[in-house]
Amino acid sequence: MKFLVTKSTGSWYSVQSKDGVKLDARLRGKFKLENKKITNPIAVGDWVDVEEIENSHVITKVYDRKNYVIRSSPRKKEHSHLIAANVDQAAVIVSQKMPRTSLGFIDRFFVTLETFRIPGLLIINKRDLYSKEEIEGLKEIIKVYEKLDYRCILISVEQDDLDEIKQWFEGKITLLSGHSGTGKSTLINKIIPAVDQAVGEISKLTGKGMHVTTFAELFSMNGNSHIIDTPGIKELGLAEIYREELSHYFPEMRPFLGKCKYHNCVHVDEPGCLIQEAVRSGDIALSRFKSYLSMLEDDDNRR
Ligand SMILES: Nc1nc2c(ncn2[C@@H]2O[C@H](COP(=O)(O)OP(=O)(O)O)[C@@H](O)[C@H]2O)c(=O)[nH]1
Ligand SMILES: [Mg+2]
Ligand SMILES: [Zn+2]
Repeated sequence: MKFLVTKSTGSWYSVQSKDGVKLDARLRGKFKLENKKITNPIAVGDWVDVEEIENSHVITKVYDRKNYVIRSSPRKKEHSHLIAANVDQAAVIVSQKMPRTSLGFIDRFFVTLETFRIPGLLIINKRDLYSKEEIEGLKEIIKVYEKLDYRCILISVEQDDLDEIKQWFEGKITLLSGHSGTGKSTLINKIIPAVDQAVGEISKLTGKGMHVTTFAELFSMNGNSHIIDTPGIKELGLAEIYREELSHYFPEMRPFLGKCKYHNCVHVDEPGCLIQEAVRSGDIALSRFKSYLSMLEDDDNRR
């Protein structure tokens, strides 16, 4: 029977069928890793076949993936760890305070999603903590991202109703990401009360959330709407992007590509650069361009 993987702890996998049957299954002894650069063969969001063999549940097949999200393995360089598979969209939940999320973090997240061709959603949480001026500033930020076709919402997950977010999530597998303490568990608990995930305290000292859960886990709103929580995952893996390519993953830069004076323009300080021109005229947000430059710089440091 076909099952969806909801949790993976290494040797055991929690799986559930379309009609809600839940099992723990393991992998058959010899299971080939198709891609040798990936350290784990199965991730949350994978569809698998499970058979009963000698009184235990064994995963005998992993179905082809529509896509997957990885991060580089902390231990083995050059290797990647699968975070989730078959992701329809990914939401980043951020806050301005307790803890503060930088625009650079959001941009990195969206660039990574662009490389995986996964639509991005921006949830700015903890509206109840912000002053009028802060809210005006956040609305400007939202304008920047909405113009790029990322859906955005400014909300208090604790105080507001979540109807709009529920609509976004309907019928899809949504990866939920964001710094610890931004409200991922609070959101999931409110949308799926049966889950009752532990909600982390915010450290009074650092204003940062403390980790409660550590494994990526899939929670079901209903038979075909699922949310994947990714606690403790600070950043998705930025696949090797060549510096000449980075601009392709900034949607607002795409219309200008190939039109700068110099064929190999990386849009930093070259003369006759249409992208720098668009930043000056305000067509490209300065904050986005700064993130672009900072990502190029990181790339320089890696080499
Ligand atoms: N003021 C405020 N606090 C919130 C809101 N949503 C979540 N929190 C708090 O933020 C803290 C961290 O939430 P949690 O859901 O554990 O974050 P996670 O680490 O992303 O899973 C908890 O103390 C929540 O009560 C909100 O809308 N407003
Ligand atoms: Mg949490
Ligand atoms: Zn250029």
